[in-house]
This record gives sequence, structure tokens and C-alpha cells, in this order.
Amino acid sequence: MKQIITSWRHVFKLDPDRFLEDSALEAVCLSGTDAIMVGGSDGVTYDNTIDLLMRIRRFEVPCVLEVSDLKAVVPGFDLYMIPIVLNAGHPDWFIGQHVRAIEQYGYIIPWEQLIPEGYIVLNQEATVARITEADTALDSALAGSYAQFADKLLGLPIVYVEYSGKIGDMELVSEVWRKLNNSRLFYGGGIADAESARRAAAVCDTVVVGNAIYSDLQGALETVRAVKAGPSGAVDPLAGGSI
Ligand code: 1GP
Repeated sequence: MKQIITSWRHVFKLDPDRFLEDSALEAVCLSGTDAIMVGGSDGVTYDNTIDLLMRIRRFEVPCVLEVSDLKAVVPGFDLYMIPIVLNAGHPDWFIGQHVRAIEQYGYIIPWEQLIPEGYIVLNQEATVARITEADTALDSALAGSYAQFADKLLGLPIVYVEYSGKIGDMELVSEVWRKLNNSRLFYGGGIADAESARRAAAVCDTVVVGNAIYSDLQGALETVRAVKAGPSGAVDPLAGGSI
């Protein structure tokens, strides 16, 4: 099951703490995206997570939980993504919370369903940056070094460049991508239409779209085809899940 992430080009991220009408959820789930990631930095609870999971499960799309709060870990997801914030200002977000979780729940953790993600948080205004006290003032070279640390020393399957809420510096993203050998590069932040999706897709492995689902659903849906079409505009039959 873990191998599935290597085929993902496009992912929608849904926040259990935000309202989404049934028709909008249906459009997202049937959009041709490769997976739905459930997660948020704030206000994620067991109840709102299980509610959202049950609504998504009416569709066939893979559904994974990005764990941000242990109290909101719900069984029944395909995979569990475990963020490790590489540039966190506080060690809790790099290792502290993780070790405490293992100490408490190690005996029931489904290890084979866990996928660690090495986050590089780069938008200082984002909630995740505030909570983790991330050092967001990284130039391309330093961001690339964090990425290499995650890839070559920690062996993480995913490096996630996170600009949540705003469009990122695509040159920096591209530089980070070039530094990776084995980790997949996820990019998230400000992707809201076909054009921004195409630009991001050209410099990473997987494009994550969040906010736009709630602010401009039509624009968000257009990102799927844009990512899968590639620079030439033709849908890549090998990219999987094309619409
Ligand atoms: C958030 O990376 C995702 O964790 C997506 O970012 O919400 O800005 O699309 P946006």
C-alpha cells in the first residue's frame, strides 16, 4: 500500500474543521485526483475527522490521514502520514511528539501504514509555521540542505515543501527537487488554478491543493487536469488516475 504514493501527481487536502457541501465533496472525490489527504493545523478532532472520513468513503479515491493531533487519529484510513518538521524551532515537532506517541501507543501503532514526511515550512504567516516556530527564512541552498538531510540521512520517502496559504518560490522548489535522489517532493501552497498548478507540477513530484477547494472550487478542480497534463498539455497516460 505504501508504494501507492509513488504514483501520486495530485492530491487534494481537506480540513476536517472546514465545511464542505456534499456536492463539492463529490466533485473533489470524483475529480481524478490521486488521493485525498485529511488534515489541518488547528481544530482537528476525532469527531470531525471521522465524519469527513465517512463522507469520503462513499467514493473510491484513496484517503489518507495526516496526523497532527493524537486525539484525532481515526482508524480506517488507507495510510497515515506523519509530519516531521525539519526546520521547526522547537524539537517537539521534529522528534518530541513522535517519541511520546510511541511511548504511549507503540503497542497498537500499525507501522506498515505509516509514512513519514519531512516538512520544510516556508510561509512565516502560516499557522503551521507559528505552531512549530519554524525558521522560515531559508534560501534555496539551505532548503536544499534540509532536503538532502531528509533524503540521504533520514531516508524519508517524502520531502514536503510547505508554503500553505501562499504561492511559493518555484526556483527554490526546483532547487530542492534537484537535490533529491529517493524522496518524493510534495509541494503545497497557494495552488488555485490551472496556471499555478502547471508551474508547481513542473518542479515537484506531487502537487497538493488545499485552500482553493473552499475559496474557488472550480479553480481547484482545474488543477487536477493541469497537473496531469504536464507541460505539453497532453494528459500523461502513465501518470495514473487521469480524468
Ligand atoms: C496545506 O500544502 C497544503 O498544508 C496546501 O496549501 O492550502 O495553500 O493550497 P494551500
